Amino acid sequence: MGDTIAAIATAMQKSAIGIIRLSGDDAFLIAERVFYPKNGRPLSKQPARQIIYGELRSISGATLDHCLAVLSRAPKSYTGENTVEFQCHGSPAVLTAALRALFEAGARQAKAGEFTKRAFLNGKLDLVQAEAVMDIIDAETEPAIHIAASQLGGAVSAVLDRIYGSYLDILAHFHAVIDYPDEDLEPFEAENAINTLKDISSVLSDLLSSFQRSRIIKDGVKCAIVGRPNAGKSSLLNALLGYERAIVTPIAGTTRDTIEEKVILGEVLLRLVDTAGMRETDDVVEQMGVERSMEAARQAELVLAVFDGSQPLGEEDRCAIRAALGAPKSVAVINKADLPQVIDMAPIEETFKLICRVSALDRTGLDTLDGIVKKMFEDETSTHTGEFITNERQADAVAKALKSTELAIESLGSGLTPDAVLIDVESALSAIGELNGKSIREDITSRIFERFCVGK
Ligand SMILES: Nc1nc2c(ncn2[C@@H]2O[C@H](COP(=O)(O)OP(=O)(O)OP(=O)(O)O)[C@@H](O)[C@H]2O)c(=O)[nH]1
Ligand SMILES: [Mg+2]
Repeated sequence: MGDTIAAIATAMQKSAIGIIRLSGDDAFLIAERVFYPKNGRPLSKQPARQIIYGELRSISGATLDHCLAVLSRAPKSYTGENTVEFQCHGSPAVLTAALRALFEAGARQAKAGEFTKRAFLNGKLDLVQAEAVMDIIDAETEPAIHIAASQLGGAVSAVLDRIYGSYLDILAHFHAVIDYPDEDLEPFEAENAINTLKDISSVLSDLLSSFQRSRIIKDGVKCAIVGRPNAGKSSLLNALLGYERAIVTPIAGTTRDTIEEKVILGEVLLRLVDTAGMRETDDVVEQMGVERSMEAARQAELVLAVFDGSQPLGEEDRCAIRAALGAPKSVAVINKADLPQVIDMAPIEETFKLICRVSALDRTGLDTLDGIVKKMFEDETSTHTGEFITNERQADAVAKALKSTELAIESLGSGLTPDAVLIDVESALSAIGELNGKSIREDITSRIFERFCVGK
C-alpha cells in the first residue's frame, strides 16, 4: 500500500462545502505542504479529530481557500491510515485546484472505492460492511437506509462471524480427535454436529429469504399503469410524480412508448411504467405501443389498472383487466372521480380485491392509493426484524453455504464417516469466508470496490 491517495469526496457542483480526502503513510507530510493552520502549529503536531482552521495554498504559495482540516491518526481512521479531510468551499474550481496542489505535494488520485478498499484491507470493515457503504449512498427510501445502516453497523457481519466460528469449531474438533488420538479429547459426536449445523441452516435460510425483501426495498417494485386509451394513465403518472412528465391530451392513443419513472408511494419505491392505452388498432406505431404495454404488464410485480369512471365499462377495458389478472399484485384505479360516475362496478369488484377511486386531474384519492400500496408491501418493507443480505453476491454465497450445510447434515444423519462430511463443511466455510471477506480472492475484491465512486 504505502502511497498516499487523494480525491474529492463530494459531488462536483457548486455547494456550501466540498470535501477532499487524503489517506496514506505520508498524508500529514503532504498536507503540510499545502495547508497552513492559523494557530501556527504544523498540521502533524495538531490534535487528531479536531477542526483546524487554516489556509490552503498551491505549491507556489497562492491562497486557494480558507478552510478547515480534520486529521485522524492511524489506525483510528476510516481507512486505518493517517488521513486528512479538508472542508473547503464547495466550488468545483477550488476543489480541483486544491486537489492538484495535493498531487504536486506527493499524493496520487484515488481510484474508485480505494478509501473503502483500504479500510477493508486494514480490517476496519468486513466485505459486507464495505458493500453497505455503497448501499447507504445509493439508498432512495428510509427502509433502504435502515437496511444499509444496520449492515454497516455490523448486524449481518456478527451473524456471519458466529456461523463462520461454528464451522471452524466443527472442523477443528474433528481434526483434533483424528490427529491426537492419545489426548483425552471429547469424542466427535455426529449428533452434536448435526444440531449445530441445523441451527446454522435455519439462520442461513432466513438470510436467503431476506434477499427478496431487500431487493424490493432497494431496487423498488416494477409497477405498470395499464388501461384503455384516455382512461387517464399518463395523468395518474404525472399526479404521482408531482410534475407533468408525460404528455396528456384528450386524444385517445396519446402515449405510444412506455415511460418509466421512480416514485415513492406508501413508503415503497415504485418503478412506474406508463403505457400506451390497450385497444385494437390499425395504426402500426400504436400497435407496437400496445405490445409494449402488454410486455410491461407481464414484467410488473404490481399492475395499476386504470378505468375511466365517467364512461361505461367497455370492450377495451377487458385488455387491462386481463393484464392485471396476470400480475402478482394488482389494484383497480377508478379515475375521473370528479365527473359523474357511470361505470358498472360489478365486473371490477368481481375481479379486483383492491379498488380505489381517484381524480388524477384534481389529485384526490391518491392518499387511498398510497395506503393500499403501503399495506400491500408491508411484509417486505418492515425492516424491524432480522438481518438482510442485499445483493446477488451475498445471496449466492449464502445459498452455497446453505446447500453445503444441508448436504453435511444429510451425510452425518445417514451414518457416513465424518471425514466424508468435512468436505461439505469446508466448502460452507469458504462460502461464508468469501461473503465476509475472511478468505477472498483478490480479483473478487477488486470487482466489488470498482462499483464505488471516487472519494469513497
Ligand atoms: N375530468 C377528468 N379528466 C381527466 C382525469 N384524468 C385524466 N383526464 C383527462 O382525460 C384525458 C386523457 O388523459 P391521459 O392522461 O392522456 O390518458 P391516458 O390513459 O394516458 O391516454 P392514452 O395515452 O391515450 O392511452 C385528458 O384530457 C385528461 O385531461 C380526471 O381525473 N378527471
Ligand atoms: Mg397516456
